[in-house]
Parts: sequence; structure tokens; C-alpha cells
Amino acid sequence: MSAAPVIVIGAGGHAKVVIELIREGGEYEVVGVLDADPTRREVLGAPVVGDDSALPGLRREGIENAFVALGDNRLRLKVGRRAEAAGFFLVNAVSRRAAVSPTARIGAGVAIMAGAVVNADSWIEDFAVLNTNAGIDHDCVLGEASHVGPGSALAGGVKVGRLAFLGVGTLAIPGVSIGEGSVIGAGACVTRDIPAGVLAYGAPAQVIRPLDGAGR
Ligand code: JB3
Repeated sequence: MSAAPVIVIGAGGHAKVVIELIREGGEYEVVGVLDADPTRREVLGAPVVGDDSALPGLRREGIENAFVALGDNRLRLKVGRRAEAAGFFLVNAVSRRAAVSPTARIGAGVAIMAGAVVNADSWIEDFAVLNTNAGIDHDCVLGEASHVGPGSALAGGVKVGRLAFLGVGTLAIPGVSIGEGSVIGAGACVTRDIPAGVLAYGAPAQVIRPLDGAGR
């Protein structure tokens, strides 16, 4: 059966990894990329065919699948919901070199990179990213459009709030929760609950300051 066409939204570094995952999977063919930068012409040989305003026309041309490959969580969620509203099905990009439990629940528009591990009864919501060599153990929840950075390790029952960002090498002990929109700095070790909307880092992770409405 021939691969179904898919549009990748975003032409940056994250998109490069996603495009390779999609190609590795073989189920979809990247027929075009959309990017806000009009100077972009191609990414890994895939043509940049316009910006997001091209979505309705591409859907009218019969393309049904899209993937949002934008690393910024808020932007990925906004653009993802826009693509859904334009009638696209948001496919997942899951590496063949990832290990995903059969009892895990995976939403739409999810990226699971090479070496990632998703253990029993975990739940990864729409537009979440589980990056390279990151592991989440049993009963974890990755909220909508959250990001778990490369090499992170979440023990059992860790809850990551929607839009939260966990930097590279984040560790989290069993059962802790990380609040909506919070940013956990690289190498942090989360040993107690982190409230929503804050920057935290260190081992053990300490709340450094609140974030503004844009998550900065
Ligand atoms: O750390 C890792 C492993 N990956 C990072 C990832 C999670 O986030 C990566 O290193 C980057 O920090 C980031 O990846 P991303 O989002 O690809 O970043 P960047 O390389 O800056 O590319 C962002 C692209 O999005 C640029 O080409 C922008 O022009 C484009 N862009 C910005 N806004 C947009 C929009 N494209 C579309 N289609 N729509 C927009 O609204």
C-alpha cells in the first residue's frame, strides 16, 4: 500500500527530526512543509510550499494528514488546533526505535523520538513531545502540548501539566506533578510538586520565579 501524503508544519530543527521519523515509519510521505519564514525553500529534501495560510487550500486539494513540528509548546498547540479546524487529521510521529507499551494511550499529533520509552498505562495527550532517549514510567501523564526533553527520566505516576516544558536531562521521582506551563531547567531533579506557571531548576529543583503569560 502506498504511503499517505502528510504536510509537516514547521521547517526547523524539530521538523528535521520529525521528517526523518515519518520517513522511517513508512506509513506517510512528506509531500510538503509549511513555515512562517518565506526564505525557507526545503528541509531534508522536502519542499517548503508556503506558510499556514496554505492549509485550507491543501485540504481542498485532498491532503488529509498533517503533523505540527514546532518546538514551542504554545505555538504547536495553537497551530495544531488550527490545522484540526481546517479539517486535517493530526498523525503521530513515533520512532521505530522507541519502546511504547501496548497499554499506553497516545493522543494526536504526538512525537516520540528514538530511544524513548513509554511504560504501562501512561497517557500522552495531543501535541506532546517525548524527545530523544527520554523515558516515562508506568502511569505517567504528559499533558496537552507538553515537552519532555532528551534524556529525561520520569519515574512512575509523574504528572506533567499541559504546556509544561522539561529541559534536557530532567529527572522526576515517583508521583510528583509539574504544573501547567511550568519550565523545568536542564538537569533538574524534581523531588516535590512544582506549581503551575513557574521556572524551576536544580537538584533538588527549586522554584526560581513565576513565568509571564507567554511562559517567559
Ligand atoms: O532540543 C531539541 C532536541 N529540539 C528543540 C525543539 C524541541 O524546539 C530544537 O532544538 C529547537 O529549540 C526547537 O525546535 P524548532 O521549533 O524547530 O525551532 P527552530 O529551529 O527555531 O524552528 C522553528 C521554525 O518554526 C522556524 O523555521 C520558524 O520560521 C517556524 N515558525 C515560527 N512560527 C513557524 C511559525 N512555522 C509555521 N508553519 N507556523 C508558525 O506560526
